[in-house]
Amino acid sequence: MNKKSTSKKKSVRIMSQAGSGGELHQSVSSNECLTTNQGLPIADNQNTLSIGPRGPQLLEDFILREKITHFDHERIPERVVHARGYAAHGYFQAYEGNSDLTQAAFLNTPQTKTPVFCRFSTVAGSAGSFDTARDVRGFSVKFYTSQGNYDLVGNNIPVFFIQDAIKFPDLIHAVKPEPNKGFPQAQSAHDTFWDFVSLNSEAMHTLMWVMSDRGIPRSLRMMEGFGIHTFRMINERGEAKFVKFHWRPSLGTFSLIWDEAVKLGGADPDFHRRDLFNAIASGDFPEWELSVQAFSEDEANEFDFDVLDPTKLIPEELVPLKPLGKMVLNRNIDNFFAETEQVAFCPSHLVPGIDFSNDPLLQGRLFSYLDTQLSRLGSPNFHQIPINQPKCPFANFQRDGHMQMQVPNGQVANDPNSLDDGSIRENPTHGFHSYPAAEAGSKLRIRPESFADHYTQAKLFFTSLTEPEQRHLANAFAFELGKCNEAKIRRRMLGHLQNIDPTLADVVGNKLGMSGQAEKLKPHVPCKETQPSKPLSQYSVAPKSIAGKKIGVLVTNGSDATLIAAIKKAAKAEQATVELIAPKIGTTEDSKGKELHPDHFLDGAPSCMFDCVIIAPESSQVPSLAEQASATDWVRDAYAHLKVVGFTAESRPLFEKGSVPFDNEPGVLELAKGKVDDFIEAAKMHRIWDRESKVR
Ligand code: HDD
Repeated sequence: MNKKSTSKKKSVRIMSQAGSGGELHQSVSSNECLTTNQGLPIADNQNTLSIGPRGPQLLEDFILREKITHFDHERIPERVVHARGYAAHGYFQAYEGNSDLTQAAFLNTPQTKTPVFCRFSTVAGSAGSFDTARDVRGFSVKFYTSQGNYDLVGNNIPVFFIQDAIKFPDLIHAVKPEPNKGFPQAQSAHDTFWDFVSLNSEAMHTLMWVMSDRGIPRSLRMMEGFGIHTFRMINERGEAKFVKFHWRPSLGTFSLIWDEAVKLGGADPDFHRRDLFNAIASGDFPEWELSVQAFSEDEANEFDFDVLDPTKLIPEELVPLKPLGKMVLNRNIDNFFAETEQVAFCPSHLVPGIDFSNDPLLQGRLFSYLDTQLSRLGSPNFHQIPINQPKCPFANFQRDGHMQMQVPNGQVANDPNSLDDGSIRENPTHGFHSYPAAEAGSKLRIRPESFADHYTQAKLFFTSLTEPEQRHLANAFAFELGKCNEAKIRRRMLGHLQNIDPTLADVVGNKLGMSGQAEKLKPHVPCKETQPSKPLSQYSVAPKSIAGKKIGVLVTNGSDATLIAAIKKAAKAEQATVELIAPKIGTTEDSKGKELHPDHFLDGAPSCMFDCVIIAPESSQVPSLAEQASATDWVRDAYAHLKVVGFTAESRPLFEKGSVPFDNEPGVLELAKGKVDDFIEAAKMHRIWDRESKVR
C-alpha cells in the first residue's frame, strides 16, 4: 500500500501538466498550504464568510463557491455498460519475437516491458452495484506500445450474446433495470432480459456460459479473458492470419458457489476489487498469459461455423493456443477517478500488425466506443488525459476543442503545407496500413446463413462441463427463470434448452414445476453432435494448488500458537495467505502469550470470504463461541460451500451446535498438534464436490 505521507507539504497533490511532459501526477512539495484552483493561499477551510458569527453568509465568498461548484461537477456520466470496474497497472512482455505472425512491435521485442493498464468490470450493474453479481466480466487491456496505444477490449467469456451490433442497445436495455420501475439492479434475473434473449436464439451459447460458474468468478485474478472476435495479424511481408485472443491466469480459473456470491454481495460488495488491490499491494502480482489461436482464411473456410460470428468459439482441439507473452499487474492505481474512471478503451485503437475482420459485432463496436468517450469524458481531447495518453510521441494537426491541455506551437495547423519545412508528415513505411482484403457484394441487410446454427456450440459447452458444473448451470437457469413473472417467457426458454439438451431442459423444467411445458421451437439448424472440449470446463483443467487463495483461521484469545505458526508457514510456501478472524478485533494473545492481531471481526467476516478455513479457538472460549450465531454460521457455511475445513479437537462443540458432520467426513480434517500438511493437500482440491448432494 502507498505509505501515507505525514508531511503536510506532501499531502497535497496537483494534476499533471499533461502537455508539459505527461507525468501522471506530482507532489506539491513547495506548497505550504491549501490554495484555490487559482493558487490563492487559503486561510480558513472550515468556515464560510459571514457577517458576524451567526450570519448571514455572503455570496461574495468566492472560495466557498469555487469549492462547492467543483464538487457539484465531480461526477461524469457512468459508462452505459461496464460501469462498475476496477483496474491496475502492469506490463506485458513477449516471450520471443513473433515476426512470422505480426509486425506489432510489442509482440516482437521480448526485451521490452510494455506498460499496460487493465480494467475489469461487470456489465449490467451501475458503478455502485456489487462485485459478485452473476454477469459477464469485462477484461480490457490498454498496451502503451512504442507504436501507439493498443486496446484489447474483451470479456471473461469467449462468445457474445448477439451477432450484430445493431442489437446491442436492445440487449442492454433488456438487462438493465426495467425502465418503469428502475430495478432490479445488477441482475439478469428479470422478465425483460429473458424475454429478449429467448426471442434471440443466437444468445443461447453465451447464456450457457453466463449461467455456468464463469458468471461468478472467485477472483479477478482467477479469470480468463478473451478478445472474442476474430482479428487479423499481419507480418512484415504483408501476410495475414486470423487470430482469436486468449488470456489465461497463472493461478488457474476458479469460481464462487452461487450461495457464496449472494452472501458476499452483502458481506463485502467490493470482494473482487479488494482481492485484487490487496494482492498487488502485498507483492503477489497476478499474471496472465496472452495466447492466440492463429489460422488461415482457408482453414477458416473448413470449419463448420463462421469465424466472423462472435457467438462461436474455436475449440482448442481444432486450433491450439500459441502463447505470445505474459501480463503482470504490479501497481495499484493512485486515484480511482483519474485512472479507472477516465480510462477510455476503444477497440479501434490499433497498432501496425493487428487489424479487424468483418465480424459485424466488431464493426459496430468500432463506432460505439469513440462515440461514448465523447459523451462520457466530454471532449475529443480525452486522449490527453494522463491515463489515456500514449507513452510514445504523438502529434498531428487536430486542434482546439474542450479542455485542450496542450499548447501547440507555430503558424501551421494543416497538412500538406509548405510554410513549415520541419513539420510532421505521414510515413508510408512505418504507418498503419489496413489489410487490403478484397471485398465485393451487394448492399444488403441480411444475416449470413453460416451464422444460423444457434444450438450446437451451446451443447458443446454443456457436454464439456463436469457434472457439478452442469448442475450449477441448471440451478442458475432455474433461479433466473424463477424470477421471471411471465410463464410464456419461461416456456420459451425451456424450448431453447430442449433444443440444446433435453436432459437439461427436464432438470430446469422440473425445478420450476413446469415439466413438459417447454414451447416447441423449430431450430433453423438443429443441434449437431460434437466431441466435448476439455478446456471449456474449469474444473477439468483446474490446477491442484492454493496459490493466490485465502485461508481463514477462526481464533480466540489463547489459540494454539504452534498451529497458527504452522499454517502461516505452510501457506507462505504455497503462495497462499492466512487471515485471522476473532470474536473481538482488538489485539489478543496466543497460547504462548504472544500478541495476536486479528484481521477480521467475526461478525463482519463470514466464512464465504475465504477459500478454506481452520477452526482453532482455545477450549475455554468454545462454549461462549457456540452460543454465537456468527460462529456456528461460519462453520455451517464453510461446510455447505464445500470448503476444506480443518479443526482442532476442542472446537467439536461448534460443529455439533451447527449440525455439521465432522467424523469421517471428506474434506473435514481434525488437525493433530501443529500438523497442517493434510489440510493443505486437501485444500488444493479447491472444493469437495461430492459433498454437494448432501448439502443442497
Ligand atoms: Fe462493449 C464498454 C467489452 C460489445 C459498446 N465493452 C465495454 C467494456 C468492455 C466491453 C470490457 C468496458 C471498457 C472499460 O473498462 O472501460 N463489448 C465488450 C465485448 C463485446 C462488446 C467483449 C463483444 C464482443 N460493446 C459491444 C457492442 C457495443 C458496445 C456491440 C455497441 C455497439 N461497450 C460499448 C460502449 C462502452 C463499452 C457503450 C461503454 C463504456 C465504454 O464503452 O467505454 O461503447
